[in-house]
Parts: sequence; C-alpha cells; structure tokens
Amino acid sequence: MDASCPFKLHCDTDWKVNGTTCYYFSTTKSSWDQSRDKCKAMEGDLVKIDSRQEQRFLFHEVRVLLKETDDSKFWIGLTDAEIEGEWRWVDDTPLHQSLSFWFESDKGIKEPDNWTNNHKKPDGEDCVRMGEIGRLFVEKCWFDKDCSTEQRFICEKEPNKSPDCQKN
Ligand SMILES: [Ca+2]
Ligand SMILES: [Ca+2]
Repeated sequence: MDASCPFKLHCDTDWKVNGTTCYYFSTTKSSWDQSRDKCKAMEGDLVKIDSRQEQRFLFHEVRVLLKETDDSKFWIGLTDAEIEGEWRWVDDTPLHQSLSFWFESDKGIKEPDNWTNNHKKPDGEDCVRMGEIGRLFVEKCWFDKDCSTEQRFICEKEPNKSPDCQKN
C-alpha cells in the first residue's frame, strides 16, 4: 500500500468514538458472561478502563443513557471470579488502585462488598457494573454484583481503518 496514503479511523454504526477507541452501549440485558460473548461476537470485548479520562467519558455517556431509559447499570470488563478480591480486567491485567472507581457513600456503603445476602448467595459478587444509585450520579460509580444478573453492558474495540487516498 502507498505509504503516503493516510488511514481514516471510524467506528461501526451504533458505536461511539472516544479518542481512538469505539464503544458500544447495549440496549439489551444479559449476564456478565453472555455480555462478554456478545461483545466478542462484535469483535470487541467488555470495556477495560485504563485512564481517568476514559472513566469520565463512560460516566457521562451512562449518565445520559440512564436518564433516557430510567435503567440501572452497565457491566464492565472487571471480575474477581478467579480469586476473591483480586480484580482483573478481561485482558488479565490487575486493577490498579489509582484507577479504581468503587462507589462509597457517607452512609457506610462501600463497594466492592461481595454481598452474600445472608448466605443466600454464598458465591458473593464477582462482576462489576457501573451506574447510579438512588438517582445519585457520582464518578465513583462501580459496584460488584452477582455475575448471573442481567444488566446492560459496554463493549470496546479498535476503530476500523480504511485508507483515505482521495486526491484533493
Ligand atoms: Ca467477589
Ligand atoms: Ca456489591
């Protein structure tokens, strides 16, 4: 290919661009595993948040979407299903504390809490969703949750590259 020919980056229909990444906010709900499968079927994966800027972008998008739909929360690509308390992203990298956005309130709610509902759910909560709590939107909006519950989800993937060789 002609080296002087630049690439044009673009996202598929229904995907949103932020920087050089494309994001899909689902309109349907599924378990964490099924959500991940759906992202992969679209050649992406559940979102991995690796900057404060990215968290901010997602937070603002989710905030708008939740207002529109009055829905709850979205799965992201973070889990401690392998080893309890060891949070890993879908690409197997560990979660950095400085880039953690767990919800906490002055009323003593602190996530992640691996809630077992008085041992009715002995496995606790191993998957992470982001969103609001009681109509309160804060940037620290991650909650661990039972992976089998059905949530909307956020996928991420690289943009498509097409050569942009049009002559001026
Ligand atoms: Ca857990
Ligand atoms: Ca929780």
